[in-house]
Amino acid sequence: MPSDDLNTMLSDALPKIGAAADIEALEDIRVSLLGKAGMITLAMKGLGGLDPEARKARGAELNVLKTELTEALAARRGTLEAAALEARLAAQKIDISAPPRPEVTGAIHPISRTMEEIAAIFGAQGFAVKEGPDIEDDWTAFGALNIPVHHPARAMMDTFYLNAAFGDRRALLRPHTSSVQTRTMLSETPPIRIIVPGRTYRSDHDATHSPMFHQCEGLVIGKDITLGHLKGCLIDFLRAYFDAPGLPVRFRASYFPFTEPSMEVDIGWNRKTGEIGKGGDWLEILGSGMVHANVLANCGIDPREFQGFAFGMGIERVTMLKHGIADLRLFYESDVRWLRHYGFSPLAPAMLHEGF
Ligand code: 2NL
Repeated sequence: MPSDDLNTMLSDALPKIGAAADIEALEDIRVSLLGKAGMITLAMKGLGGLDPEARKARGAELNVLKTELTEALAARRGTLEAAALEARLAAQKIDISAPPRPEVTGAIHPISRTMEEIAAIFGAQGFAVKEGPDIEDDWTAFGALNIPVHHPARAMMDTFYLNAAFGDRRALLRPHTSSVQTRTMLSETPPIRIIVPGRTYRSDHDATHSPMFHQCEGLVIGKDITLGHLKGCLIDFLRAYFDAPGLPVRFRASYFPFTEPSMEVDIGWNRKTGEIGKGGDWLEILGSGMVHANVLANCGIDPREFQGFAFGMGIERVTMLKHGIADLRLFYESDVRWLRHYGFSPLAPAMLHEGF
C-alpha cells in the first residue's frame, strides 16, 4: 500500500491538474510538484535519510506517483492545447459563403487575335515577324516599290501626307506595310522570310473602308524561290487559317506595280450562305506575286542572284469572313458589349494545334 502522505498528494494534485484553466496555470502546478523545489522532488531528496529497505519501497512508490502525475499533466496539456487551437481556428474562419467581388476580365480584340493566328501559322513555316514605323517617307513607301510618281496610290485622295519631310522625302502615314519590307531588304541580306502585320492608313471612309486599317504582308527572298513556293505557302496558310483542309484555292492573273507576275488569290465559298470552302463561288482574299526585279534592285538586292515572292492581305477582311462580323466600323468603336461578344480569352492564346 502506498504511504498515506503520497496518497494525499495524489488525490490533492489530480483535481487541480484537471481543473487547470490554461497552460500557465498548469505549468504552475507542474512546478509545484516536479520543479526544483516541488513536492515530489523534495520527497525524492528525502529518500537519502531512510534505511535501504524503506528507501527502496518509498522510492518505488514515488516513481509510480511521479509517472501518474506526469501523465495527468500531459493529458491536461493536450486538452488545453487542442482547445486553444480550436479557439484560434474559430477566430480566423473565412466565410466562404460571402459573394466574391465581381472580377472584370478583358478580351483579346479580334484584330489582335487574327494577327496572332497569322503569326502562328507563318511562324510554323519559318517566317519571322517584322514591325516598322507608321510614319514613313514616300521613297520607302512608294518609290522603292516601283510605284511611279503619278500612280493613283500616290495621289492626295488616297495617302495621308504630313506637313513634314525626311530630307528631300515627303513624310506620310504608310498606306501599306510594304515599307517595312523595303527597310528589311535594305538592312538584311537574303535569305529573307518575314511577315509584317500592322496598321495602315488611307484617306477612305465608308461602310467598308476605315481611314486606319490593318494589313499583313509577307516577303520571301532566296536564290531558288519560285512561283511553286508562293502557291504552296499560301494554300497551306489559307487552309490553316480557315481551318478547312480541302479549301479550294485559285490563283488568278492580276497586276501590281511591285510584283511580276502578279496574282490575286481566291478561295471557294457560298456567296448566299457565306460558308467558306463550300459552294461554287470564288472570293478574293490575297494579293501576291514574284517580287519585281526593279524592287529588288531598288532595295540593294541583285535580281540576277536572288528572287522571291510577296503577298498581302487585309486583316479586317479575313477576320470578318472567319467570324461572321458584318460591319467593319464596329472594330474601332470600343463598345465593350461588342468586344465581350467577339473578343477572345487571353487564357487561350492563338497557337498552332493538331487541327492546323
Ligand atoms: C493586296 C496586295 C500585295 C505585295 C502586296 C509586296 C511587298 C514588297 C515587294 C513586293 Cl516589299 N510585293 N507586297 C505584293 C503583292 C500583293 O498585296 O491586295 N493587299 C491587301
